[in-house]
Amino acid sequence: MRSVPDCEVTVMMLLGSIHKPLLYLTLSIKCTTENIWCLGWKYFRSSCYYVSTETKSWNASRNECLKKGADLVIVSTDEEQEFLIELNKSIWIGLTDEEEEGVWKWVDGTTPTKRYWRSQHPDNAGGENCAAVQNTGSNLSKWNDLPCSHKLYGVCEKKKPVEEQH
Ligand SMILES: [Ca+2]
Ligand SMILES: [Ca+2]
Repeated sequence: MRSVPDCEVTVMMLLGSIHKPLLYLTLSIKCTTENIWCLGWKYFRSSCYYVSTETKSWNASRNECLKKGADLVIVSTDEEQEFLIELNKSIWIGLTDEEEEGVWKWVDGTTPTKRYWRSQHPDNAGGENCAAVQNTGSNLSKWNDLPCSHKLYGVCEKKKPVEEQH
């Protein structure tokens, strides 16, 4: 896993003499246009991820992602699910059945092809319409439906932009 995009960081420092103190500090970060869109986020398999620093409700977490030009994470592969588990936090993912009870949809309107529910979930216990990855148990099945007002960390996902046509 690469946690940072390919950027070249150069720091140059030049100190002058005691009689003539000089300090030049040059910091340059060169990124190719291929990876600058991911700068400061975690890069993993053509997507970029941001883990919130504060716990928030599902809606507030989603809004934070939208403001950043992203959305709550959509889990489409085992590797991505594993990546989220490795964050070792209880996190909101972009999955909800708020619109119709029992009909789970990703934030982009699609139906999950892969599902990683913990056994006996989703159980809608007391009205639970938002999905989280909760790091308990030993396998990939770590989704739990929770009340959307619960405060958890949010993980935003940004897809690699499609190459511009020339
Ligand atoms: Ca529900
Ligand atoms: Ca549940």
